[in-house]
Amino acid sequence: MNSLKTYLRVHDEVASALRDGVPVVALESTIISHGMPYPQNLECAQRLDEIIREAGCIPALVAVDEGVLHVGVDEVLLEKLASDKVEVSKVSRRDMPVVLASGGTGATTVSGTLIACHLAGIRVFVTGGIGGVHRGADESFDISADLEELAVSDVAVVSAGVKAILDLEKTLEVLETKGVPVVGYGTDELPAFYTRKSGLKLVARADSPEEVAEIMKAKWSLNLHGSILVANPIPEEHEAESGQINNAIEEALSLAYQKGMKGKEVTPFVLAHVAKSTSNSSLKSNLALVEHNARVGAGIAKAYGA
Ligand code: PSU
Ligand code: MN
Repeated sequence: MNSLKTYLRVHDEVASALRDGVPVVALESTIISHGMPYPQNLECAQRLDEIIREAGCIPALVAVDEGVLHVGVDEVLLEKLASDKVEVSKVSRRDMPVVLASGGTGATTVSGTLIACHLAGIRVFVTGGIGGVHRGADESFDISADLEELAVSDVAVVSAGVKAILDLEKTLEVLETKGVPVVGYGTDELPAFYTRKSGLKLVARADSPEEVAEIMKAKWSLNLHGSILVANPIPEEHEAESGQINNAIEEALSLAYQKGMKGKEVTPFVLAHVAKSTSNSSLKSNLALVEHNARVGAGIAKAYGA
């Protein structure tokens, strides 16, 4: 009989950390496979691993390989996920059973990674930016499955806010409906990924890892299931020039529309186009903000304890 054990493999190092109360920080693989080019994506994954270890935590990159959901990956699997020569699918909740059943390999999105965190009992997860309500969603109905998963998984998710390829205001509205607190980390407003500000006020703020940990404890002690979104602004010195980024986003969105892009292709297409048209500058910002999120995430994992 197939059971959870057939499909889930929590790597030894991660399993023992969870058992011994060593803080664990989960990482998603879609940013590696679909969000950045090779070899910068591989270097980024290695850097995140180092940052989390140096902070005294154990990293757990989540991905699907040969029909198994891995929590923690070895070097061979990491190379495969980062390679631009291997077909790696993008796995959200909808895709998970299909990829597992077919023995496929895939990179997990925020939603796919949250499922793994929930199954393994990991409370902190670091990413770049979450998916949300797309601009024009009133017509397209394109709303990321990330929001549904954030509503139910007990995990603190550290992101650099929400990228302006999305409708930030509508995304915040849905997060409110779903009961997901968005906590500005050292800020009163929602960061917009490449830039520190969006002009949208948040109702919660934390200035230390301990303050975030207190919110986590309060939420889950009351069985208020679901995530806490920690919105950590990109460090000032790595901020992108907002005019250039916004032009690139506008252009990418209209190109996606003209090409009739649908479903899970939309976000990777728009991300790749923005990266291409801003050349290396957006990629550099992207790398810097994820590293910063890893530092903050490790701090929160330690403050929360096991
Ligand atoms: N936003 C970003 N960078 C990313 C993603 C979103 O700024 O890499 C990725 C994440 O993996 C996220 C996914 O979970 O895209 C959302 O895809 P969709 O919009 O198809 O739900
Ligand atoms: Mn979508």
